[in-house]
Amino acid sequence: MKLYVATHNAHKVREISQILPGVEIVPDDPEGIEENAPDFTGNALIKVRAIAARHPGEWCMADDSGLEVKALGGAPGVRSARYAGEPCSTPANNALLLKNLAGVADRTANFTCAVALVGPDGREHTVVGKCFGRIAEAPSGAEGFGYDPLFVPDGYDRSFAELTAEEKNAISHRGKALEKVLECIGKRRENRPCNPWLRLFRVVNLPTVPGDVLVGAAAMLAACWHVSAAGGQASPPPLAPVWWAALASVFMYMFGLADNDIVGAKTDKGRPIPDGCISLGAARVARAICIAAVMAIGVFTGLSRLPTWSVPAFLLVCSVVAYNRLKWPLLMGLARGLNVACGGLFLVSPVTLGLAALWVAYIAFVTKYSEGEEDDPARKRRVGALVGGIVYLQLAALIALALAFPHVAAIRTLLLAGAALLVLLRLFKTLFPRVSAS
Ligand code: ITT
Repeated sequence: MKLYVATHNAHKVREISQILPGVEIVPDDPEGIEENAPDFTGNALIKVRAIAARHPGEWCMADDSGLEVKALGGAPGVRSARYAGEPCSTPANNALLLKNLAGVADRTANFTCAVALVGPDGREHTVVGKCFGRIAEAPSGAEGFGYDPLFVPDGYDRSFAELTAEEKNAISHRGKALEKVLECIGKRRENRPCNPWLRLFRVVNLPTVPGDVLVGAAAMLAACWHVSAAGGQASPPPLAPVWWAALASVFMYMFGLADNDIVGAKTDKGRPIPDGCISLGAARVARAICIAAVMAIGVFTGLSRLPTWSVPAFLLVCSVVAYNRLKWPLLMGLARGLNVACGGLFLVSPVTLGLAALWVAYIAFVTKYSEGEEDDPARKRRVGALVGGIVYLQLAALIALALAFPHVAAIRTLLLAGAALLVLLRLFKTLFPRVSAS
């Protein structure tokens, strides 16, 4: 495949060729244009548009990148290439940076790389990659280019210019941005396509959802046993509606994810809709199918006649829709708490409500903590672990209930199903390592 790249920077061309093996990189200098946008993405678009007109029906790309230093309010930023003025001079830029940071203790910085693509159909896509680190007191190393001798990435004690090309490309802003480019052009390194629908529905999170219902159902079974043991009327309820409610909860979650990405279609960079991998229309159809599946399950299995399911299910959908627009973490927590309540099918007990409240608190906390994760890969990883952690919470609740109510065999069945979900979660994480959990 041929990719025209709008740049005059030979170092960039070399790195792009290393990161995209098998892609024929054809540099095309967009000479004479003014890179006057206020941000990297705007400048990348200016550059790519300048060459796309020359190569109709082909893939064209531009990279606008630079260094942002916290103590300098984000400078050099979009002016990285000409920080010390025209004509561009790397030694002068680096010397000025060190001078401006003399005596400054907080040397936190990040490289940002915005890539703009124009596809053969003329559609534009933009992606961004970042690499966090700090500015050294003095330059070191001879590899790379630009500010590389001064930038020490997080987790390393060597500058970019002391790393091999492979080491740099594996963690660099350009490496991360081009990884997303590969998804967009449907061609991944190792030839493993990452289906954008798997990303839209965050497939690695799906096994965490039905377990909420199992927990609510286990609490309900315990309560029914309690009532019958005390001489009340409650007879052991059937398990079939529990499985249906668990399935419906997965579709409700998928509905919420599609709705979330539709609402953020213009802003959520890195998601499949803004990346151009899924059209807005297709995502709307998927959202409609998910909610139709919930209603079909409700109507055809009789769940909709149980207010103990239909009321929390309705409120759950409302909280998800509200969360997607307001972004209040408590609403996200409420949605998962209501998911637990959906399992209380035949008897909503104080234990079910207590567990639902615990879920509200946990998920609200994780959602709050995830704010700003886009710019912080370490936080993003921790959020992924915390989201998966809900399965362990589910298992702990199921084990506790199974131990507390040894006479209720059905709770042990739910515990087995919960353990199967954990296995499924591990399997999905292995099968789809590139699908983000958040
Ligand atoms: P084109 O616009 O022709 O692509 P350029 O060098 O002018 O080339 P930019 O406008 O994107 O590119 O400016 C990027 C500057 O940021 C670049 O000149 C370096 O000083 C710095 N920079 C970007 N990526 C870098 C990297 O990986 N290592 C070191 N410095 C980098």
